[in-house]
Amino acid sequence: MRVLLINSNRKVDLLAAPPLGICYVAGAAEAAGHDVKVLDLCFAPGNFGKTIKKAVESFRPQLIGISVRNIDNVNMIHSVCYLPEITRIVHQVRRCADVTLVVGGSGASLMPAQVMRLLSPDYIVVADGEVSFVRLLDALENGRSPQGIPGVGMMVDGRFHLTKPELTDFAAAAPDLGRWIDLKPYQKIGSSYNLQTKRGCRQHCIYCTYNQALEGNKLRLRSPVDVVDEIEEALLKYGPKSFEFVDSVFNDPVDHSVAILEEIIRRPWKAEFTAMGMNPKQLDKQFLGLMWRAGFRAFMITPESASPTMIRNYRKGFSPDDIFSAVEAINRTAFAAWWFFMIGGPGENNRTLQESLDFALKYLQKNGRPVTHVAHFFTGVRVYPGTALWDIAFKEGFVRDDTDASDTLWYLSEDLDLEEAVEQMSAAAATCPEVYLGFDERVLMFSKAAAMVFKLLKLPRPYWRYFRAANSVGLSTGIRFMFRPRDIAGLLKNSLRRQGYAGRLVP
Ligand code: B12
Repeated sequence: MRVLLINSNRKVDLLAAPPLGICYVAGAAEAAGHDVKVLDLCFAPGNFGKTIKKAVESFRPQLIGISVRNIDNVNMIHSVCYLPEITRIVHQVRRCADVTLVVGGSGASLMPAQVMRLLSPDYIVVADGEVSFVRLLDALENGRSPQGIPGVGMMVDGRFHLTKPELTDFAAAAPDLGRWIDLKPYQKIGSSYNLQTKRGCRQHCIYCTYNQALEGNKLRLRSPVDVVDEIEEALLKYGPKSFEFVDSVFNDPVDHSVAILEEIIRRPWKAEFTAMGMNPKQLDKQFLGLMWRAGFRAFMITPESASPTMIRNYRKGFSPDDIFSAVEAINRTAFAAWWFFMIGGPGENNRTLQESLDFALKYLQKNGRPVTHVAHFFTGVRVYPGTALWDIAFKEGFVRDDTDASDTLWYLSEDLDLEEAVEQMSAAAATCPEVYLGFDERVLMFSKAAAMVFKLLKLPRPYWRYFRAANSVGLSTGIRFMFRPRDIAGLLKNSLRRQGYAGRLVP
């Protein structure tokens, strides 16, 4: 079958994400004997209709698959929803091709029934795509009903029917990104060659979707040699400036990540690495040393809070001591570390917020050290169906039985005085250039220009490490808060009002 796979993610900034998932699926479908092409709309011109039409006319696909990665930008102050643009892409596709349409990807997996209703594809694939999509193609090609294939959803007698996905192993072959998409624009804007060392997450954070709808809670590990072979092959073929591990948590289980780092060190070449989602647990001098020797110069770390109460309430699975020992070890290195704090979960109050801010002020300021930190404070916790937080949000009136899960829904602790919280965060940002607040995300619109300058100056990646320097300049010139909305507490309240909440925060 001729299969065209379309990446609908058009979020272009210095965090631009090459469509790894679709490349995995493309590889699996090709290995099963199909003729496959990938159309990446990420850097396509605004009027993507022509690009789609051209691809359809030249390839004449018999089936089209569209990936839905992001629903929204998970930012309560500066909220952007991507579904309207994805809907336009689907309409455009329908207009120029009368073929079977399949939708997959993390966004589709998070809320399959709602995405089915909104985009009306013929089928939806939930969680891992490689096996389900190939089985779906096989069924369609041979005239069998796809009903009952694990991970495949469809309308049956007017009702949405989904067969539970089976997340048993990680059998996919290395996806070879450069075989399917043009990596150059991603490289240019500062993004990395992304890869996975495992699937599944065994943490139980109350707000998170990784351990269920997306990857399941059973770890499915790739062999360290296979992972490093993939890096070696990509390095030789495409020479990316850096690689990014996109596992939910790179250093869990720690033995597996140690084996990968040691395997990288054993190889004769040098490459640069970063990872999102480092767990503070076991992030000690020895592990950081291994990371450095392997070529890591930066990583993201996601404690979400430095308050003992909130670490417990979020069920983060590590202790406050783990964060303190991690930061002390990191502060003796020259890494760039981007810390994420999620303000407003169950039990958050202005005192617990101050504990996280104090952590940033005390431990994450440069103070002449070679280490560079960014301390990113988000306000509001995104609520997804199926999480423990959904149940809490339901009890407290943030979501209801008739709430549409495809809306951008939030939880905010009723113990938080929002005006005071905004004051507290602004005060920290006014003295500490490391502190980066939700509204600062707006500066990402300058990513293209900034990336050109960084490239010209041959500055090391990832480019987010310069957030601190930019904030320092902003503070000394008085333009630091130029992009700050006037009434942040009001924006937060409006967002809650929109989702139908009427309680202590919105009287
Ligand atoms: C790593 C990661 C990042 C990294 C990406 C680094 C990089 N270079 O790629 C960083 C930190 C930069 C990042 C940023 C963002 N991220 Co992010 N990120 C992830 C994470 C943890 C893994 C994504 C990944 O690469 N997975 C590996 C691939 C192989 O899996 P996959 O894409 O899901 O593909 C599989 C299936 O979905 C399916 N499939 C995929 N496409 C298709 C298509 C078809 C046709 C079929 C049949 C199947 C199929 O098959 C694939 C293989 O099995 C996910 C959570 C998670 N655990 O999935 C969040 C996640 C995708 N991110 C999310 C978000 C919101 C964002 C940001 C918008 C946040 C922000 N405000 O900046 C940005 C957007 C960046 C961008 N340009 O798109 C959300 C999206 C949900 C939502 N609410 O919209 C997620 C799900 C996390 C969450 N909150 O639950 N992210």
